Amino acid sequence: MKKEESVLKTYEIAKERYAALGIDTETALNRLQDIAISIQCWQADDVTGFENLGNLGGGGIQATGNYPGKARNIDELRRDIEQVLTLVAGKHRLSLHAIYGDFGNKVIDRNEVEPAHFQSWMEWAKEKGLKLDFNSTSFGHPKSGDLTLAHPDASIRTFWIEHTKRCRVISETMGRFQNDPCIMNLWIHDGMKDLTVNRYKYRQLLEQSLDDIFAVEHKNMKDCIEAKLFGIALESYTVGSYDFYLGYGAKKQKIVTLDTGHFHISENVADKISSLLLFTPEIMLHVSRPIRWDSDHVVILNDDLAELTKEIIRSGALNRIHIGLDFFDASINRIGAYVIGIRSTQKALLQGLLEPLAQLREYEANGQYFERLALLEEAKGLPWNAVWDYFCLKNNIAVGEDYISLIQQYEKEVTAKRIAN
Ligand code: RNT
Ligand code: ZN
Repeated sequence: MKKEESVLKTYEIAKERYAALGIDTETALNRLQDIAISIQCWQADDVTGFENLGNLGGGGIQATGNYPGKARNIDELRRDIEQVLTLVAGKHRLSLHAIYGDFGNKVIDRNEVEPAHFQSWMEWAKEKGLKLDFNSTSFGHPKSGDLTLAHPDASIRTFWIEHTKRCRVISETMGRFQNDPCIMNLWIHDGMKDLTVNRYKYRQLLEQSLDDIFAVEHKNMKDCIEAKLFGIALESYTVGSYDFYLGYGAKKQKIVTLDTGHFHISENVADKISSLLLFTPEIMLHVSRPIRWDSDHVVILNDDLAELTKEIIRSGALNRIHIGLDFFDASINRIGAYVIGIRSTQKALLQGLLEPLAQLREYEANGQYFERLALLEEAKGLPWNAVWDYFCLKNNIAVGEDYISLIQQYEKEVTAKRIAN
């Protein structure tokens, strides 16, 4: 039997199996089709960017590995993203960082970035049917030591405030251009390697900087603030902790970004969705995979991800939740990393969409907790993968592991020929 035939056959059986539980697989597939994932541009080049300032790295994050073939310039990065898009179904978004501007050979400092530097991105994205999201970049710069927006030196603070304000204007321009709000994420690494006796002071400075940054209202962009547990070499104190941004977000009605790698390993990020939905306007997610720390491993279909996507679907507030990815693994084929991460996130979403929720909720309402647990367990083994394969087939993209050889081919023809710089 040809693969296509067997996928179709298996899907028909799965469809019936789900129908018996009151689930319409076609509805689930249509909903999945419409969920855009914001793909992080920075997996393609290990968070280097295209500034001509000499990226200093640092800033609490670190890509590890030196697998050959990283994108060295804008054209290569775009080509890689185009390749990724041939291997995933659905219409997605691309999340850019300020350091990925089209600066040509010019030296443009962070307090000089403007929409013009992203014009070619906007046009390219439009051509590819992608919407853009944006991020200000605090790290990898001579003025970003341990502190940026929370720096006690007003001149350094002002520099970063200016950068971030400009990033909001760039986001606004993108949003207007694409006729869809650009989601702008603000993450700064500010913290201390060792004990500080000024926890309050830096947080107060950060609050003031944020108030200044957000003073101007924009209509075509949305602000997100991303917390973190700790950064590399900044282990003792993080100015923008979760309490800080949760408080700020609830008070000022800003979107809080939940990066799944930014919490204590035993903390359940899925559990946070419902609380944020109650007190903040929307939610931004940075789906990542921490291993022992915020290691930004490639996202895989594990229990954490499945719980997260189930909570998203169960919340009934998909329209208020933006799903972005945030991982950067430089130790394996980078295109492969993207494809695994995107497809795994979609698989997890599909599992959530196929959950027999009505029945589970009925059990719960009746106090039938054995029945609830039993069905939750059984649901794990329902033939969701047959629905997934059908989703890929229907979208004319590689089914199952078929994408492996396509990535190998792209590696042979394109990425392997790139010489490190
Ligand atoms: C860092 C944050 C942040 C970055 C990207 C590159 O810990 O997760 O989101 O990963 O902005
Ligand atoms: Zn993140």
